[in-house]
Amino acid sequence: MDRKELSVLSTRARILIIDSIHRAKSGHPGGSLSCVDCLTKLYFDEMNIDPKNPSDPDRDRFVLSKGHCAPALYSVLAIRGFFPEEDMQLLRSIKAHMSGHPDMRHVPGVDMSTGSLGQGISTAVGMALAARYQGRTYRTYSILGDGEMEEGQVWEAVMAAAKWKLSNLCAIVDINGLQIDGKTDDVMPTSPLDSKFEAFGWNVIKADGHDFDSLSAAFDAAKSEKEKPSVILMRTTKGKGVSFMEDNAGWHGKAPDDAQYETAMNELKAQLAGSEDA
Ligand SMILES: Cc1ncc(C[n+]2csc(CCOP(=O)(O)OP(=O)(O)O)c2C)c(N)n1
Ligand SMILES: [Mg+2]
Repeated sequence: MDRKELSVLSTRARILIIDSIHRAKSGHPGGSLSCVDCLTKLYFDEMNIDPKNPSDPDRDRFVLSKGHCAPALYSVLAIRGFFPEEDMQLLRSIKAHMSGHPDMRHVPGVDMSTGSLGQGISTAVGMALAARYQGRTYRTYSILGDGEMEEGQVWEAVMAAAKWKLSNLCAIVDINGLQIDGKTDDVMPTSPLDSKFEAFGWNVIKADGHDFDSLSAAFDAAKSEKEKPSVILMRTTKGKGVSFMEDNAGWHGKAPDDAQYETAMNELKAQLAGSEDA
């Protein structure tokens, strides 16, 4: 799929993210907008999945370790055809199944329930190990946040993946530089992530998380690694696509009011028209 088609799809997903969070009056727009290009690339161009057969034992697996960004995952799953786009209107409704964090029991296409930072990557390691034991060729992908890298459990998982040489595992760190209440470098610096992962025995790849060609090259590099687990250190902008949300920690976990919603939707619709004409 070319970058223009992917860009149309990810802008449609951004519209669903903002619309559903505004309707719910709560949720996490910033980190959803930073990882949605990567999710679009994964679900439309990279992973072996079939929306008509979401529990195929040979499908590639995905774990959103930074589970608060469920609106991004749900939007991409809906556009990919796992469930109707209208279901996005039920995000965080107490009467419905679309919880604010990914729910594998109720939302088709979700492989793992997540939300407690640090746990998702551990389950992804388990899935990759299970493939090895079962003789299956599926790959496992997992997106983590840069703030999430402060969780000790992440590094236990990273250590275990290297022990078992899980080259069928690809972790992606969404490096948007911000966490819940400020800059990751101020709250608890995690850099240098490249040499830390290398020291833990991983294959380290770098990418621009808003450039589909860069993401393509990164996923290809991960697939060609046959000895070690791979990590893509993905540079992104938190809030990408909505001018007033970009690079602003205040939009980590807050819904836009009606006027802000209007502005955001106008910007995204203009981007959609631009990428459709391009
Ligand atoms: C174990 C745990 N502690 C705290 C939280 C609350 N929390 C939700 S998101 C977040 C910040 C995450 O920052 P980051 O990983 O950088 O995510 P992103 O910037 O991509 O939104 C925190 C502390 C949580 N979900 N789980
Ligand atoms: Mg972050």
